Amino acid sequence: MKLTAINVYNVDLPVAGGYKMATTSVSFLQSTVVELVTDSDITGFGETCPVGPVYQPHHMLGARAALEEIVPSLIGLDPRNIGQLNRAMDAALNGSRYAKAAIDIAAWDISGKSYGRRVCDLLGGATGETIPTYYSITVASPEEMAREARERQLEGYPRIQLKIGGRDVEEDIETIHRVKEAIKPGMRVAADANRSLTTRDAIFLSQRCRNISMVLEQPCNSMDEIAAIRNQLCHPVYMDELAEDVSDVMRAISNGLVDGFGMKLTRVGGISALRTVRDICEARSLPHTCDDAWGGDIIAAACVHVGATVAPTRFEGTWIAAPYIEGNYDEENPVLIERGRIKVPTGPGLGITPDRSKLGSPIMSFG
Ligand code: 0XW
Ligand code: MG
Repeated sequence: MKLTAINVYNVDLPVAGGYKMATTSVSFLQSTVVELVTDSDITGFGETCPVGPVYQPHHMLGARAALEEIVPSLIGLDPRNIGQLNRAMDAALNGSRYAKAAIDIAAWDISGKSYGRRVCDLLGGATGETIPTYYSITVASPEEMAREARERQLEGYPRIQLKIGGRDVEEDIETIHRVKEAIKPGMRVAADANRSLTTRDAIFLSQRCRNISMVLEQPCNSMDEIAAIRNQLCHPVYMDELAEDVSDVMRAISNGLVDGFGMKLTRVGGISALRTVRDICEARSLPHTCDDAWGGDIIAAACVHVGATVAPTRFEGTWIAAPYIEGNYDEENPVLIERGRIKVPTGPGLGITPDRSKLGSPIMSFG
């Protein structure tokens, strides 16, 4: 099998209700969908969709420029040789893993379809028919965040992530206490500052919430800041944005900076890289999520497939953007949340086929 053409599509993804984090808020995103066409009747789809230009050092136009640089050198390769495909991408362009991730995801989709297996089966096998997700509560008043936490618990979510930061730390401390009062035991909680806290405020917050069982996610902006305050914090620390690749994951672990990760699929380079992170975390008994910063059904399906292969005792769930997106790329096989869980797609490959009418005409074509 050989790659004969690669098409790139734009998909508008308005963010229903907006999404507010400490350092940025987004209301309209444009996703980049990649189609790998082969000399057989099999095609594969991948996707990358930064949640705006501030969350990580990624942006929509950057992903498209990187794909333009990379893609011509892939024509003629067998997409099922995913390791070789990734090396060819690295030989064509240094970095921009979030763009390469779209190609990697599509290559896994093709491999699954070619071998007649789901991506999760190729990755080691799914732990069940559904996997847990978590609900991310965006920055709002302490009362509103507490009310929403309670509602999401009643809906069946096993975990919530509270977005904190970007305001007076006293309001975040009050929010965490009010949420704790509003929920019944059993709900796991992460407080995610998205890099925004000073080391001073991270210490205040953690020490004043010391009796509340929760994880502190991505409190500060650098590994050095986290290292400086780690032994003054009263909570386990999860790393998200700063774990940019497999090497960062190993550095964070070997320097004793983390107790787990909020792990993102496209940031580390796609399904192949996320599988490596999964295995490193398994070797060191570290919990983690398997999600992405944003994206439609292709990214959601890819995250669910990897998430389905993580040992349940260490799995923190797969967050997907579905609650903020109207409609699905594949209305027959949508990736949906029901009572805090997501069904693992059943078809070969990623198990979803985007409706062409949602993709429109390609914005770039190669081959
Ligand atoms: C909750 N998320 C997975 C979605 C947003 O992009 C932020 C992200 C996170 O954990 O930081
Ligand atoms: Mg996070």
